[in-house]
Amino acid sequence: MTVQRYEEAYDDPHYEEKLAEFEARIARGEKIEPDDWMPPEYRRQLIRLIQQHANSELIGALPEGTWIPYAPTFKRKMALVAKVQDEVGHAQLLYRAAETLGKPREQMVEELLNGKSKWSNVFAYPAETWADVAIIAWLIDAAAIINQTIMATGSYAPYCRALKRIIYEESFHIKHGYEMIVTMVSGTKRQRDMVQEALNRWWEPIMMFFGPPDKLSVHTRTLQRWGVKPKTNDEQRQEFLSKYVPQIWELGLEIPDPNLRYDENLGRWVYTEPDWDIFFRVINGDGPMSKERIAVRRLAYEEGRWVREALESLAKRVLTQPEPTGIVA
Ligand code: BYC
Repeated sequence: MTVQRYEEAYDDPHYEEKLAEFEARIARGEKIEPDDWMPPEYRRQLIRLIQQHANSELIGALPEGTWIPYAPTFKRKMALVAKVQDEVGHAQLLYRAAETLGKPREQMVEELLNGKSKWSNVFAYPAETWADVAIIAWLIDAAAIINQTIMATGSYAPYCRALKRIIYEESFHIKHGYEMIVTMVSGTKRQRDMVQEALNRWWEPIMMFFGPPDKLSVHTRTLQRWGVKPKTNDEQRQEFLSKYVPQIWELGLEIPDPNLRYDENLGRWVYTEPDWDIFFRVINGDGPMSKERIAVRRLAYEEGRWVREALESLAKRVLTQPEPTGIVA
């Protein structure tokens, strides 16, 4: 199965009929499996989206991973190591889900390293203090879980299955992050200030996590038409605000947006629009840590080359060995 073969679907004289049947299946709430017929654009969109998500998990392991040697206690270190391993595992699950659509993993890795495919804006910022590690584990994982719980009800079965598993682990990460935040805000003034200062720096990137406002979103309409993205970027952002702003306030922390409030008349949160020019620069490779993150990934990729080559040659040997014909005494 290759992507190319499916691109030919446009020449199919029965394309319109097949599209109607495909859309009827989605309207009935059925999930699409890899071998089912699908429009080439559905396949292309899913590959783009899942690949971007997988890249984000892989690059997302780096800001927290950097802090493993500096964790303040042995228990914190163990929990952080486990979380970072989970994030890399999520990347594996997601690259596997994208592979079911016919794109080889090698190509996806290459596109991550040469900047052709994107990864989440939030990981293009530095984790400056231990409080950043706590904010990432609490609020970035919280944003991720809001997004993933919505996407897990989407139409492509392998992506939904991967997300379901990821959500279990992210739910634990949130608890780990929240517990670190509570410890710090109920500690010394210096610890509390560190959390506030980290929140000040991360707030805008977190608001941007859900993507540009609906009026600037390029793909939402197509993804919604085919049931991949059940809620828009702004709807996802609103859900995040409803769930987490009260918790942040309850801890006595200030959110660095003087306009943030729930408007009863409008029935939604009102906030200062993040600077979307900055967002687009960051996701196009010009964030404070964009180049460094990719350089670290490239180093890891090169250092792991011998492992891949050894496994490939082993696989070749196993596959080319003749079947045993009988038992040799
Ligand atoms: N960052 O038309 P739009 C984690 C791009 S890791 C970067 O609205 P769409 C964790 C978008 O790709 C999990 N790029 O797009 C790990 C598009 O560009 P292209 C992270 C973004 O797809 C370690 C353009 O902007 N989660 O949780 O309809 C430690 C126009 O946007 C972003 C995911 O990756 C962004 N924030 O919807 C801790 C979620 N937003 O492709 C935690 C998976 C938009 O045309 N992704 N862009 O070049 C999605 O659900 C969707 O892609 C979005 C955007 C909701 C983000």
